[in-house]
Amino acid sequence: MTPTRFRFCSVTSVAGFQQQTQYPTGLGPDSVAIGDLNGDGRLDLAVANLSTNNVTVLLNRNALADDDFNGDLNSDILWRHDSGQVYIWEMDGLGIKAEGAPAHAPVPNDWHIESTGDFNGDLNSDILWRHDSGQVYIWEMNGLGIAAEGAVVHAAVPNDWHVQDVGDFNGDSKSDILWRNDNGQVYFWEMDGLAIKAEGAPAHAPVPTAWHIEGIGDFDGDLKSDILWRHDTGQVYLWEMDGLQIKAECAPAHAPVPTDWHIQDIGDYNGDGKSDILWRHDSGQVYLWEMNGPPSGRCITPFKAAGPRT
Ligand SMILES: [Ca+2]
Ligand SMILES: [Ca+2]
Ligand SMILES: [Ca+2]
Ligand SMILES: [Ca+2]
Repeated sequence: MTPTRFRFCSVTSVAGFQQQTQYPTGLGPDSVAIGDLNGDGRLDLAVANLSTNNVTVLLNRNALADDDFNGDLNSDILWRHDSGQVYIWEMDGLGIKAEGAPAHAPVPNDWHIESTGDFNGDLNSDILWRHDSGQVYIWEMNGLGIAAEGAVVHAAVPNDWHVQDVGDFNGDSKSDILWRNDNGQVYFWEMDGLAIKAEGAPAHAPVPTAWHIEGIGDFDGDLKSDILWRHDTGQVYLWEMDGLQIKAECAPAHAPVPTDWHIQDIGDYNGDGKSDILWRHDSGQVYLWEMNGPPSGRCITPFKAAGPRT
């Protein structure tokens, strides 16, 4: 199959500046590149060392691959054709191990792929669909095949609600759905396969829309996804989640980050089990915040008034 008429439609999260973190490189580090260097679907860093004529590689050690439909820890690629047809490449590094369309008719184009996540906890990524009517639908995947599918047992969700992201907010190894309303309100669906196990808004006022959810990661290493916010002014803010509740919230101990710096990725670059924040400047400069949630002191509360609580 030639995928030239397909659109790449896999959804990946894009997911506080602490004091500068030094990473050992060779002599005379001259330039930095970002890319998936080991084929695990996660962005890594490579530093070219001018003096020693070698390259230092910092691997992103997030535990689970994104878009892994066959559970082999290698990220796969999800395609969709203009006709609505879905197609999957099961990847193995740079190679395609297997490819094919699920045994399913083309999906009408009023259905959109919103995200992927493992909603039933079988380690295979599943596909989250949404209809123009607001209806939500899930394909539980097993490699190239659909193991189960169905509408989530819930009325159609009004279109002023948007699927913001997918993460495991309650730590049961099943992906949950993070919603946001045009008015700023945040809402969670804790999923169990095709069913909603629990749902609700955190005990928090709607967050003003000048605050944007940049992505999710586990910044404190409790295996529950947390939410990374950024304000139009550049201020960064964290919600550390425990199911439907915010167990802690704070701004990292850092001034607002100028808006010519963009959050490029969220991933565990130092392998300590806590997600870190990879920044990139308009100039191309790359910068890393190695995160450490409370109580270790990197994320402090005096900036709370600047945060999204209203
Ligand atoms: Ca895979
Ligand atoms: Ca699954
Ligand atoms: Ca969950
Ligand atoms: Ca966490």
